[in-house]
Amino acid sequence: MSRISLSRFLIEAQRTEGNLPPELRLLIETVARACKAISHSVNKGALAGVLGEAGSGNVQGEAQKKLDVIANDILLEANEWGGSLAAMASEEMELPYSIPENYPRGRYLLLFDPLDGSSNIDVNISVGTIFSVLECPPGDVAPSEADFLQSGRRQVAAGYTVYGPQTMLVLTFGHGVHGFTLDREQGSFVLTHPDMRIPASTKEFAINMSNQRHWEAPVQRYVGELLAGTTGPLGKDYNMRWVASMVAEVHRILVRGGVFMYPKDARDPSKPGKLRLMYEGNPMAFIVEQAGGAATNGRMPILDIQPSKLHERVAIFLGSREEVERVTAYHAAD
Ligand code: AHM
Ligand code: MG
Repeated sequence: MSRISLSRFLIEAQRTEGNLPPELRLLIETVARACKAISHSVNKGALAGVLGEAGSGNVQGEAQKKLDVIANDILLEANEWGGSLAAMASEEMELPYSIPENYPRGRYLLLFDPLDGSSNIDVNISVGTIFSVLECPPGDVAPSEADFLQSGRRQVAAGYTVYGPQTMLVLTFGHGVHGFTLDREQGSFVLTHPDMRIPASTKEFAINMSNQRHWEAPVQRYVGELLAGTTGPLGKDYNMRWVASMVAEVHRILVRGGVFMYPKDARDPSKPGKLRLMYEGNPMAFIVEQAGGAATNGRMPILDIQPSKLHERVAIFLGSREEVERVTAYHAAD
């Protein structure tokens, strides 16, 4: 059977489903091209002198790695001239990035975490790029932060690229989730994982256990039951994984099921969670729901949260439906 490239897949989706407008198709192709360039830099590592700290901080007050900055620049440069976008927003930039006036403006807003899991770069463990696409409210000549503050339900596309043993792009535009593997010789993404589905039940969970004493009661109860295994009420033994790259955890869950959690932490009561709603929570929740899984903040579906600021944080419970429903029910019962 002939191989289906990302370009062919998108063109066929545009033709058959009619809901993939040409501008959005072009935008996804451009993001994919940028991810290829990021993959190249990530793979070269020390050979290209790209490892280590950049010597700067981002809006979250976190030290930036050189590759955080490189990946952010690659995404901005690749996307600013294509004509599909009205503006971009990045985890690494305080304010939205307007399309320069000498380029045509389009109708979409692109949000991204250019290099998620960047604490893993220097130790050669998987990292990734996460992106989300919204429509810009009509009539806005100069898009502002307020235009981005739409719930995740309004996303028209989302995806991630994981830079692991293979570089893979995983994508949804509301018609299932499809995975493409980068063929380095051909320089193109090839459909290798059509219609990815998350099994409803699982025996695998992912959480940073070192934070246990800071969790709220429902999370203590739930993880306590997971750890109790066959001796507890769940009646089965669970296995644990923690990569500290959300992209890698979500990818594992899409391939073989599991539940990923980053709950609220009592150390900083002002923060609802560590991860970011617009760059991590929403795109991953869209992908997970499209693959038959669930994603909540413990109390409601992540996709239904109305954001109040661009860099808002969120608690995250996502993956196999049965487990996400259980931990969400424990929050409701609290
Ligand atoms: P980043 O966007 O600054 O890389 O942080 C997000 C990452 C996630 O990929 C991962 O799940 C989490 O932070 C790991 O956090 P911790 O180091 O607390 O385990
Ligand atoms: Mg991140």
